[in-house]
Amino acid sequence: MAKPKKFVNSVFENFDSTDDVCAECFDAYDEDRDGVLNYAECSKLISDSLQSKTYSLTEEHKERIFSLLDEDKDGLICQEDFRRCGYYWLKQTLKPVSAIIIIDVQNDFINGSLALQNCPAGHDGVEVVPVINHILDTIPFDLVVYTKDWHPDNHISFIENVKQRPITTSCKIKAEEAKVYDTVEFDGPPKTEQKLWPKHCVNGTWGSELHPDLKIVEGASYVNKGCHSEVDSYSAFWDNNKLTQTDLVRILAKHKVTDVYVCGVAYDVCVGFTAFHSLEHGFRTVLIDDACRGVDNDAIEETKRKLMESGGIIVHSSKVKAIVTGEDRPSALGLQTAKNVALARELVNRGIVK
Ligand code: VGL
Ligand code: ZN
Repeated sequence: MAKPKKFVNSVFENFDSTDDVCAECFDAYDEDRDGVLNYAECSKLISDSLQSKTYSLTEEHKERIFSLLDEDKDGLICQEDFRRCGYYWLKQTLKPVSAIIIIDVQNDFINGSLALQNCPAGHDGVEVVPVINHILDTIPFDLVVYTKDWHPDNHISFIENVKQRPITTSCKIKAEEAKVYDTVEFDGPPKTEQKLWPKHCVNGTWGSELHPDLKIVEGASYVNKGCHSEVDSYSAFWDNNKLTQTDLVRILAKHKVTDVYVCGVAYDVCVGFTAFHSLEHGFRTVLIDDACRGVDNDAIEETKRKLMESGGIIVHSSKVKAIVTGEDRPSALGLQTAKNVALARELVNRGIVK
């Protein structure tokens, strides 16, 4: 039987059980029929799987993916390896489960007390709204999550409250002279560094509501953050001291999410922190560049640089649909998947998870 050109593209449509997918796929790529996939054979499988019009797949990418999947490092993937690791790599690559996290598109950041227009970069936060609405109208995400910055009135980040807590004696800035955007260190305990912002997103106020023009999808999930008075929370996963977690991981896990797309405001603050923590949790992470606005241009550039360095990708919204549907499969995501598979295998081998 003649082998279809890119066999992997149909493998999950044509075969139902994991065993069938593995067996058929393995056979199709085991060209010399010796019962194992060598680098050349596996490299063909990887190339066929990571097709992308936008992102090139280098030999180095393929080598790194191969080596992560080749558990015993003998340069060969046997059927058992393929069932244990290759299958999961293939499944996540071809059939990702995608969530979009829409960060803090709230009145205060758009035309309220912390309007981005008044911040150093002078961005207009409202510009994210039509971009995000178009994304929600046209792209079939498996899950939509809206986050809200949700502070009590006595929150530690408000410049108005700077005299409510003692500042450490070693901190150069004293309460009397502290200005917006300064970073001070409060005594705590625990000692807490805090950038000072104008009072914003006080829970239940107009400023804390999502912008009225933002599309709200039925069945979406919501996550509030920064709810505790003594610690800020830029990330939608963790507070800034990594002491408490929101519900976000649990929600993503419940939906078996593999890929997290982030957008909203502020690029260099809550969007960036959320994207980094998403990577740390092992989600393939995509930041939608034109669906974000930020506070400070240098900090935005730094966020982009670090995120790409850590394995995340940054794309224009026009590229997102093809990635979500699996038509476009960027190499960086394929590599992230291989890392996840290797990590999962290590945790199983060490008896940390079953
Ligand atoms: C944010 C500053 C203070 C954000 C929240 O949502 O990016 N920025 N609190
Ligand atoms: Zn805040």
